[in-house]
Amino acid sequence: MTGAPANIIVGNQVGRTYLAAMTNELVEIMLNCRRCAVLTGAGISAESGVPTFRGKQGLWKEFKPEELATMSAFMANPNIVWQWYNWRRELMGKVEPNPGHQALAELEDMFTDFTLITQNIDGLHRQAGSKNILELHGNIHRNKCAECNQHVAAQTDIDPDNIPTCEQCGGRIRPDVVWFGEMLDNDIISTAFRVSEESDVFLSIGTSAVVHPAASLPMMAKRSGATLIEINPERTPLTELADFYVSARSGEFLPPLVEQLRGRRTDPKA
Ligand code: BV8
Ligand code: ZN
Repeated sequence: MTGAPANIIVGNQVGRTYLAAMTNELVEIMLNCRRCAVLTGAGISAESGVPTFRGKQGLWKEFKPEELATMSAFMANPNIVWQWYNWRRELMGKVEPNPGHQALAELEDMFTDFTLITQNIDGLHRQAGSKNILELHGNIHRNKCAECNQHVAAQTDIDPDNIPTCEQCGGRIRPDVVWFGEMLDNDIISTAFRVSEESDVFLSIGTSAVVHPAASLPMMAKRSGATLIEINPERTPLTELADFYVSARSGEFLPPLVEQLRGRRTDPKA
């Protein structure tokens, strides 16, 4: 098959038996690399009960992105947009990090140079203990002014019928997330580009790899010589590019991987 990933690991077993299926090569690479970058998408939070965007039960199923996650939607229907975010905020307030989030937090401690780049706005990576996080698309638990971008304290529930306004300029308060057609924070995306290009190993986990510029990060890493590992039960546009494609849920694959590295991984001598 043209362009098939070098190694396909099928994660249809869990726990120890699963590790046997994992090529030692991947583990060896993880043991000996220096700079690790990880990109996560909605899939890593799926096992916490957060609906993904484009999956079968996806968020977009009931709604259309252009109707909700855009500035024009907010200007036209701020009430509906806030209803949607309040519903998501309430849902995300009730869920916990899952073993996939926790494994990434432990993996970070095994590296001097580790960056977690997430498209997710649910805050679950920080809750799981990850520290060096780049939130590409913002954070649903933060608010800002739609006019002057002034951050305001996140009120847990915004009344969609009485949306608060900014004390500085009177603009409406909106969720501090990046909508379609909006630029990402320049410092955040420039850092994400840099760490992706500098990485020795790049893990793309739980993303359909269709939203840009996030989707370009794994390709930049691969082009710069990194080993690209994709973890996703479904194939994506990235799969053919990956050196390892792990067809498994992140909560199923990451804990045994980290267990395999625990106590054995050290940064290679400079
Ligand atoms: C921008 C925040 C500059 C809000 C979101 C270049 C090429 C093509 C298009 C564009 C381009 N440049 C710009 C665009 C337009 C657009 C875009 O990419 N559109 C796509 C849809 C074609 N991009 C933008 O507008 C970006 N801005 O580029 O600014 C600019 C400005 C103007 C004009 C030009 C350029 C801004 C994008 C940010 C949008 N905001 N979210 C909110 O959440 O409400 S995007 C949204 O999608 C989320 O952030 C989400 O994280 C993200 C990506 O989705 P995924 O995370 O991948 O989730 P998905 O459901 O798709 O997939 C889940 C995967 O998990 C699946 O593959 C599934 O199999 C897997 N999975 C399921 N369970 C598990 C699992 N994996 C592992 N374990 C499991 N258990
Ligand atoms: Zn303002």
